[in-house]
Order: sequence, then structure tokens, then C-alpha cells
Amino acid sequence: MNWRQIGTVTGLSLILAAAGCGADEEGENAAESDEDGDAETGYAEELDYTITGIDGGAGIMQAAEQALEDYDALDDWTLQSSSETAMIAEMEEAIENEEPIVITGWDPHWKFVDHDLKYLDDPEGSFGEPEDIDTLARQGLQEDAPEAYEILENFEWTADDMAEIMYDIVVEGEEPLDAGQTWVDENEDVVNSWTEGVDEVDGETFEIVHGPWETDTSTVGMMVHVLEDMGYEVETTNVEANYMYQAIADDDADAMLGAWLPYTHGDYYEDVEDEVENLGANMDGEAALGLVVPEYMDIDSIEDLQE
Ligand code: PBE
Repeated sequence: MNWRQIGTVTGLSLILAAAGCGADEEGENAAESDEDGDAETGYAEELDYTITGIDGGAGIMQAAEQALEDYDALDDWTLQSSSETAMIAEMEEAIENEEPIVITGWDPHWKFVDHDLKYLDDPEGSFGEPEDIDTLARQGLQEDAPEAYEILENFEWTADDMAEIMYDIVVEGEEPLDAGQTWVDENEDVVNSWTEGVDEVDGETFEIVHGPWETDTSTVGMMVHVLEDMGYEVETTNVEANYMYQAIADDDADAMLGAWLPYTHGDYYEDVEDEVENLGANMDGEAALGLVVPEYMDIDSIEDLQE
């Protein structure tokens, strides 16, 4: 179990979130555009031509590297890797001081609830389109654990559902398993729609592999309870993105719940596509990536990052 590690990460995020600015409005205001045509904002120099990213294995980092290639405006820029927690810390420090910052951002994420942020337009499409989050199983799972297989096949929820758990973890400081339990208790009908007609089992082990982001920890924090209530003994392992896919392909784990496809994890998926089983979307078209900045920055597009 790697929950202790996750607990540390979210604990830190909580402190940072509490220290951050509490702006409440939504972070999206795409309609605005000032027509001065003159993009000399000075942000590039102020930011030392640096985009603040997360762990190097994340698909969004590959998309950001792609953007560095696709945009002339980003010719002199570099992408700095760190972790979700460290990136959010830098973002919150910048917001506190009303300084510019460019981060790799994604939905669903609690940061849009607590901060006034916007995606930069991406006319080259480096970050893809809104996509699904799929559930993947190892081959043979249907035969070995038909009950879990059926539940995971039925598993389907929304970005709002996930955000409730993420918010309890990051902003309320709850452990993922506690936040997941609350969601399960409050959404009995939804959970029943996944487990209806499925037989209970007797303490069989089930292993879920997941990545180091709050989207994954919140999902897993919920699904652990759903499966344990059906009689499974669930183990979870937190790994780098590429290893999630390898673990399923190699039968080292039974399932993963955070396959962002077809764009974000497209390369990882392609490598193992024939050795895993895709159980379909658990979240439909609500996942998205991009470069994200505080609303107070006077730019709207990646192309405006020129100088
Ligand atoms: N994320 C969250 C992950 C997938 C889930 C967008 C940071 C990534 O691989 O980029």
C-alpha cells in the first residue's frame, strides 16, 4: 500500500492550498481578447522562458514538449519538471504575489475551483481535444475475477463526482480513502448501478495500479471501497505513468482506472494495446490538458508567450 506516500503529498497540498488566494469565480473566460495586436507583455523574460510542469512521465509533459516544437513563440522556452504538488506550490506562490506563471494544467482538477485560472488557446492543437478516461484490465481478468471485471466494466462517473473527492482530499485535508468512503456513502445509487446483480466474493486479492496525480488517487480511494464491499481485498500501487501500462500488460496488476485516451497516454497505450483489455470510458469526454495561467495575465493564447 502506498497511501502513506499519497497522504504526504496531499497533506502538503492542503497547507499550500490554505495559504493560497481564495478567489472563487470560475477560471474560464475565453471570450475576452484585447485587440492591441502587440504582444510585448514581458512575461517570457520575467518567467525566464520557463513553463512549470509535473513529473516527467506524465503524458501532459509530452504534450508540452510537443507544444515547444509546434509554436515559434515557444522557441526559447523550456519545460521544467517537478511534481503536481511542487507545481501547485509554485502556482500558489505566484498568485499570492500576482506574478506571472505558466503551468501544465488539466481537468478535472480542484485548482480551477480554488483559483482564477484560464487555459491559453492552443491553435496548433498540441494538447489534443477533450478526451476520455478509460479503465484498463489485464488480459484474462474476466475469467479470473468475473465479478470485479463486471463492476469495472460498469464503472462510469463524471468530472463533478471526481472533483468532490479531490476537493475533500486537497482542500479539506482528508485521506484519499476517507474521501472515497464519503463519496461512496453519499452516492449509493450510482455505486449500486455498477454492482447490481454481481455476486460477492470471499477475500480474493485485487490489485490496482495508478499514477501519482490526484485524479488517480481520488478515483482509487473510491474504488477500493466499492470492491472491498463486494468482498475483495484490494491492494494499490502508485507508479510512474509508463509503468502503469506495463504493469497491466505484464499481469503485475489487475486493472488501472486512469487511462487518459486517445491523446495524453496515447504513446504508452499504443505500446501495450494488444496485451491489455480496454473496458471503455469511466469518464466521458471531460478530461482535458493545456497550458494554464492566472486570469490576471494579459494573454489569451500560447502564441502570446513570444516575448
Ligand atoms: N495528468 C492527470 C496525467 C493523467 C492524469 C493529466 C497529469 C498525465 O499523464 O499527464
